[in-house]
Amino acid sequence: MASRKKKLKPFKRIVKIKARKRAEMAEKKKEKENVTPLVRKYWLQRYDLFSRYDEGIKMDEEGWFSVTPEEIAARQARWCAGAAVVIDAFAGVGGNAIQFAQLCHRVIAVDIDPKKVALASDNAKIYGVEDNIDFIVGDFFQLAPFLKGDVVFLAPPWGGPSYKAIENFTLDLLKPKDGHSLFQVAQTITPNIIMYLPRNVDVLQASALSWLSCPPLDVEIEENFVRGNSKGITIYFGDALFT
Ligand code: MGP
Ligand code: SAH
Repeated sequence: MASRKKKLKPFKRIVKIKARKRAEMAEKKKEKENVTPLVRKYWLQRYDLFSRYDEGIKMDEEGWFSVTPEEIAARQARWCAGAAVVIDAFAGVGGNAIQFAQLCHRVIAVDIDPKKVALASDNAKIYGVEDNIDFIVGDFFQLAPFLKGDVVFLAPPWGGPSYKAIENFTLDLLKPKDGHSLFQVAQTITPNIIMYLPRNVDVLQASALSWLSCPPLDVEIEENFVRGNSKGITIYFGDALFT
């Protein structure tokens, strides 16, 4: 038995060295891509987030857990295909802005974090849509009075990945301001508003935002899935039809 083990040793060692090298290389790749333990599970879903991920998509930690998966962002963009100007009020690393830019004429992408805007701009180049997007670093609430657009898209922070521990996610939990105030600000720009909200959101409360308008806005609610897993809820307000 002992002699059999000895015979296999050199081969085993080569296999072990190769496996260790592969593991080291994978670790280095993850480090380069800001894959902290918190974002590891999102990194595993990277091609659902950006199908062109391997062409040089860049993310930061918040970007990893907040970006709208590409298939969902594309669906949200189809609702307002042909619009002249879409305002992405919380643009992050560009998941939504890139998809709007593929189907609409212009996108105004706002984010308060200059690092996000730089990442979104680089990511838009990978999809070849950077010329259709105006990037603005700023606070949407302060910029809103100066913005004009046909559609406002709202995917604000939900308070981090721990949002899902809440049973009934009410609009006051959205950041940096509650959903009611956010919707009212968006309404000063256009009645065509899309909100991307947590899957545990209080849907009745969120859809009742339509009553802030007189007559009430049309409302469409959809649950968004990727590979059969629920990711979020999109509520479309207004009757955007541009094509
Ligand atoms: P998740 O629930 O954290 O991930 O986010 P997952 O893989 O569905 O988790 P699991 O624990 O159920 O396996 C799901 C999706 O919600 C993400 O892909 C983002 O699109 C979106 N999302 C998550 N967060 C924390 C935010 C956020 O703060 N803001 C916005 N706009 N979207 C978010
Ligand atoms: N839909 C985006 C993700 C949005 S995450 C995507 O697909 O990539 C929410 C973003 O809101 C974060 O990037 C955060 O920096 C930004 N944000 C937070 N407060 C803001 C404010 N007051 N004005 C504009 N952006 C803000």
